[in-house]
Amino acid sequence: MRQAIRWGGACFLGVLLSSCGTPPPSTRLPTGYPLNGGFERGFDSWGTGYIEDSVRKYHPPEESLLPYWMSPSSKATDSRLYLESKSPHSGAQAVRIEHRTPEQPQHYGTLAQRFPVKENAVYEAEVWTRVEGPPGATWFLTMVREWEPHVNLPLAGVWTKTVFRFVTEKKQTEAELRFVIQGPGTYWIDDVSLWELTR
Ligand SMILES: [Ca+2]
Repeated sequence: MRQAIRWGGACFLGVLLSSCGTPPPSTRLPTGYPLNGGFERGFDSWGTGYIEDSVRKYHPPEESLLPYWMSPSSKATDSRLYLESKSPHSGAQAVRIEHRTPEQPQHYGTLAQRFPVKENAVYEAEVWTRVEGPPGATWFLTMVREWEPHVNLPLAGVWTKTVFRFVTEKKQTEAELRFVIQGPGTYWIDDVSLWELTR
């Protein structure tokens, strides 16, 4: 309110209606993605991304393992995805991941969803997570195929919000929101949402 008044009386009502002048730089608009971000429809819409495309294209017998994917090392990675109805962050369900393999190169589990984005736009992915388990738990969230940049997710035992900001490139039309689990622990995820920041 104070900020709107500072911009001048003529725009006062217009600012409130977001239709006058330039909106403040951190206006967040919901995008509606990822679909089923609260897992109320189970795993529906999850399991899409470049790794998952590769599984469907080159390893069809393993497609039944999706939406979750474990790294295809010679020694199997012990990591599994479950639907969790006990104490979700909101609604009736969340997802739980049990990862037993000690952290080491090329042993990970991953859950992703691809969705459309605008080019040259600023987005914030927001997720609620919690973790239990032995020391050594480690996981992160990324929005790019190279996994860099990424944000390390908290190891808090209570539901904690993480916000990850990223900027799309020119002519970019799609992005993937990807969780990567690398160390032993029990991990919960709920209420994944994507917001566009407008100027
Ligand atoms: Ca939920």
